[in-house]
Amino acid sequence: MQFRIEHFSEVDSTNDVAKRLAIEGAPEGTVVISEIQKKGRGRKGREWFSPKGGVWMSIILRPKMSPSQAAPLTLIAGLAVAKTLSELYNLKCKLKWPNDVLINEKKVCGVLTEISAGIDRIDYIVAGIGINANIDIDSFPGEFRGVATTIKNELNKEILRDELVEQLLEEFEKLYKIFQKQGFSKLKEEWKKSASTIGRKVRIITDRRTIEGIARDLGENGELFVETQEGIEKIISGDCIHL
Ligand code: BTX
Repeated sequence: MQFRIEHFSEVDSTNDVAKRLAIEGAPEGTVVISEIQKKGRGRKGREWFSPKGGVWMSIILRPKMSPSQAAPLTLIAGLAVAKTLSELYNLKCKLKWPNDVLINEKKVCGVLTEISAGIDRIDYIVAGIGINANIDIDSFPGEFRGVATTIKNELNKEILRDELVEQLLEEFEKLYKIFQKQGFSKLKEEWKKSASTIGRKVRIITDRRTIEGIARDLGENGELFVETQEGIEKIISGDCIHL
């Protein structure tokens, strides 16, 4: 994949810029990076704190697969971040289903994947990745401080963000190629090895209901299998709270 980086000093959300570029025809591999996001988004309209010093980026993808097969891309982006932070800084990250990368149970990165598709064809996917890189933990608003960490906070020093982006794109591309050629099954095992969710007691909140149980496994499309008192439930999307 040929990456082409579009660099901005300030945008509302890199996902929104990437979506606009995708609609205008930007090819796969276009990457939008901004120093600051004024309206960085998490899932379900939640706020993502995005000050200067972080890595706020969105990758445009146009995989030739059906929309229902693309769900693991969120997990794959998280896995790529975890591998990169381990390779570059020896940071031990854990993956929380579906979209967080944690260090000691605190979020160092979140992934927001958005898709535009017809019934059986993907038009584009925007994989938004937010990494708390060179940010002081004290600068986080009070309500987020307890759930977040930053690379600077973990290493007690600042890192080279260009090097992080370069290595992350390389890592992501490797995993993306495997996913396109062989599907998710091999990567699923790798994700599970770094997972903090599997084997844990969890509460899952979906649009329709809340369930509690033990997270047992991942499905072929990145779904979470949760063992509840009623039996095994397959969760396609939702918020996951580790209990
Ligand atoms: P999420 O909905 O799983 O998590 C959002 C929650 O995470 C917030 O409600 C808050 O509790 C907490 N939070 C907010 N900001 C931070 C932060 N900087 N670090 C740690 N925790 C935080 C996660 O959604 C998906 C985030 C994706 C962000 C990227 S950045 C590039 C791209 N553009 C964009 O607008 N979003 C994505």
